Amino acid sequence: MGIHRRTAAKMLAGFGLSVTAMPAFAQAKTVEVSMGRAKMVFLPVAVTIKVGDTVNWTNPAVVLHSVTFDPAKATKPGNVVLPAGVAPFDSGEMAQDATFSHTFTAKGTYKYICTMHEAMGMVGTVTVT
Ligand SMILES: [Cu+2]
Repeated sequence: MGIHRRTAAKMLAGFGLSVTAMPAFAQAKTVEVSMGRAKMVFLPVAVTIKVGDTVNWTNPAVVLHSVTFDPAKATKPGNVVLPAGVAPFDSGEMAQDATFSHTFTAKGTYKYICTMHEAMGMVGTVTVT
């Protein structure tokens, strides 16, 4: 088995890859964000992740919520902000127990809203480093 491992390492080295670099790809993680049941908020309201990580939103509430990263759908300019060059995206209406996930591939600060409760302060932040 040790021989196979050494052989594999040698083969990877031949491709210009180091074995120690491999786990970097496996470290992409998923962060969970819940959506208000009693209070109209995202929990946690702000998350910080790395490029390649995913955020998964779940709506445990009976009320509809949304995860909206689309500046055109914000009532108040500035409540939705995307890094330059990032295309808008939107979960649409999420009923109870619905989930929505997005993998972030560009660094920057993202501000997003629930379109149904923006006026009640349902605004969240994702920081990608
Ligand atoms: Cu909402």
